[in-house]
Amino acid sequence: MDFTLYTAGTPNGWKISIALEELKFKYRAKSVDLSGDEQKEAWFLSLNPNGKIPVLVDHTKDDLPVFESGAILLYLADQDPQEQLLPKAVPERAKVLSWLFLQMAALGPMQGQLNAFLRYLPGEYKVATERFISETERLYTVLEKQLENRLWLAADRFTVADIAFFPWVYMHDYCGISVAKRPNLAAWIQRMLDRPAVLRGLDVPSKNPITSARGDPKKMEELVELARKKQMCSLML
Ligand SMILES: N[C@@H](CCC(=O)N[C@@H](CS)C(=O)NCC(=O)O)C(=O)O
Repeated sequence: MDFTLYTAGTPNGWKISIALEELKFKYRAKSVDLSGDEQKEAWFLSLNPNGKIPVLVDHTKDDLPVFESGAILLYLADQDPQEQLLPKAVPERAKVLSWLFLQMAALGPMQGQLNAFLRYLPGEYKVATERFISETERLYTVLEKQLENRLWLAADRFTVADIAFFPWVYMHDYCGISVAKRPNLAAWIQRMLDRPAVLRGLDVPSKNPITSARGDPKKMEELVELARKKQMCSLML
């Protein structure tokens, strides 16, 4: 295994560093400067025509570039003969894929838009903001219910579905969402944080900004202000 991960300190990037750390695959992380629009430069577009991180390049397959975090998670999971993150057998595989696709199609885009409207354009688009709040809250309730009497989201073990949801749920407070009344979700977050590979993945490509601001409203506000100044509205999606 020999990979390069083009990434930045955002949830979709952390999904992939967490998976790589969990699988113990050899990789180097290259930081892409989103605020400088490096992801829209020709060299990057040749890897991902959509101009967004993450991109994984597989050097053992003629430098094959893989983009879209869900596709990368599947690619990595399928390279692992032990099937640690994604069982090949039906029905387990179908269950994991269902939750993985729910994250990709719903929670990621909804919470990403919520983040942009609530934190970077506050008070400007009330109806849109309310829509993204209610949809994100609804999805958190779906997760809370799913985690009733179970440890992991999609199977009786940790899978790519947990990895896909975690970085977004991890930054819930940055997006104004609370897990205080969601005990199953809070316990799942702690289970995820108990995994050393998850902690390592969250600190790629550099120390996690949410971790250091957590629990300190002033620091969190400073982080939002910095993101706003850099016009990062579209960056955290
Ligand atoms: N659906 C894509 C979303 C990727 C995405 O939105 N990446 C953001 C950072 S998390 C990005 O690169 N934003 C820069 C831009 O939009 O120019 C995935 O899951 O990989």
